[in-house]
Amino acid sequence: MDITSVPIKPFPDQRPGTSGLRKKVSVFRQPGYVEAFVQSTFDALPEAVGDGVAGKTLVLGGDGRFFAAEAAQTTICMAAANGVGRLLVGRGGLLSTPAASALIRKHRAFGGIILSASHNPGGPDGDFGIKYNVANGGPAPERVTEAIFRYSQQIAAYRTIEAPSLPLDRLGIYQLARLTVEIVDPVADYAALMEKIFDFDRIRDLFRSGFRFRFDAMHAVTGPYAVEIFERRLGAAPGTAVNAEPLPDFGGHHPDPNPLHAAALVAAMMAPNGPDFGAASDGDGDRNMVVGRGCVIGPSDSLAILAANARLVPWFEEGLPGVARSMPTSRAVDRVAAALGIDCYETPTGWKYFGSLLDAGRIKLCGEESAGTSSDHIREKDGVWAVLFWLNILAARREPAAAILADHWRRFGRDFYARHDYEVLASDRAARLIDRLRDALPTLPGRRFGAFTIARADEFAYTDPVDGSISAGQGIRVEFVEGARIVYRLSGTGTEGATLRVYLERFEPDPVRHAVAAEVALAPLAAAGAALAEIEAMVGRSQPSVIV
Ligand code: VG1
Ligand code: CO
Repeated sequence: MDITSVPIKPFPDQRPGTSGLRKKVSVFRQPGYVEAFVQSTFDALPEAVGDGVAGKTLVLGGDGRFFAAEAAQTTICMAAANGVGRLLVGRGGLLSTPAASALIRKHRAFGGIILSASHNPGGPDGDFGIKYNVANGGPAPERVTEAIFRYSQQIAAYRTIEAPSLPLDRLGIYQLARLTVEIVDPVADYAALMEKIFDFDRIRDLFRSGFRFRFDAMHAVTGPYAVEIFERRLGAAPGTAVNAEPLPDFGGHHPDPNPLHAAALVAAMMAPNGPDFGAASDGDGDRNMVVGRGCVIGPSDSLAILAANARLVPWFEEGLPGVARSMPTSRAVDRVAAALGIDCYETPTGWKYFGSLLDAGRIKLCGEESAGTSSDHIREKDGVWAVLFWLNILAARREPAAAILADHWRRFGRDFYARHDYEVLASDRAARLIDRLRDALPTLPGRRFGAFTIARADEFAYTDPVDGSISAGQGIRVEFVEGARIVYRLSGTGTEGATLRVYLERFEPDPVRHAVAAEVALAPLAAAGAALAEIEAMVGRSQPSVIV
């Protein structure tokens, strides 16, 4: 098999965003586009992480979305041509993002390539994505993604070999030039890891007692994981996992586990004789939504509840050294950390910023408002893990999820929370909105909007306490005297125009008011947020596209 070097011109738009390179499928389908990004990744590694892929082990998988099969074969040929020693590929090209992270760690691989656009919709008109993970199993940190981008802007050729397509849907071992390709079971190692973390006996008892659970895999990657773990290993009733077959277009749905896109699950949970507990995860299986009977549990509250109940889980028997949340995530977990007397770190949006804190042992639990939570067992957020964490708590406490939530608010107070997304905005207008807010920062303290007075305002910049790296321009924070906060930032995962995210939260200590609906409790703050940023005048929208 001859290695060929194919000349190519740089694509100007290959800068990875919050989580890898994400574009429309039509963009990825341009001749040489995948090749240019994969080659740039390989080329950048010697400089970015001190060593190249030659002779190393890499992991390859993804959420099985449209175009993933082609991209996987392309990547395999390029791995062979670039001297990779061993490639572990999930059967069918499938690996949930957390399972890929677990596999990298278990096999001490050099890194991994994940083919996914996560919660973004799939299909020929949908999105595709490629993400590189490093040896700790986590997303490449910013200095690596920036190096990949730099190399992509100077690329002149990519290396590949001519080889027949490998049958990825069967376990097996193949040799391509000096590369050994192993097609592995995508679920087995991950399921074994989960058994080490949680009290499976106790959860089995819960199901034996008649506890009814519904897990909506949204026709994305977690179906096979859910069937194996919840039904086979834990004894949940057959059919507990619904929409469990991964489909390239996710059945035409948007694989984003929120009340809007997982409406069927929420409806089932609100029915009078609904299941006791419900959950869903996203395209690549790193997000989770949890729903009690009659109540959706917000991701920021969920993180706080996991922190407060961590000792019920064997993995956390000795407690938590510290916790972390992304900046826009509500401060509910900070209250738990304060009560436990442990550190709470505030990081920029995106999982790559938790890696160094986890590696250094400063934290064992972290999460984001966008429905991601995880721990030091891997270096990605983990949907099925979060659901098992809840099941472990429910099995130990034997109270309804709704009661655990209400009890949590009684103890710590409630942080009402919502995110307003304004999607598909003209990019220049959205950028101008943020620029104007930045320019206004010095004048904001003391100004009043409705019932709210600004106490302080800044643009979030983060200095990693472990490696000292600095990430600036991570969102505008506005704090109010009345215990409320608004954050404005632009999405780094969208593929069409710009998305403005406005994150709203308000603390309510009085249990008498905890049952109020979040949209009611936050309406005055939402109005203040729209007025402060002059959203309608700046981007021409009077209402958000989505509220989650
Ligand atoms: C969004 C979320 C962020 C998350 C990222 C990747 O990023 O806000 O919290 O880490 O998606 O999630 P942004 O830049 O669009 O706000 V996933 O499940 O799509 O990998
Ligand atoms: Co995801």
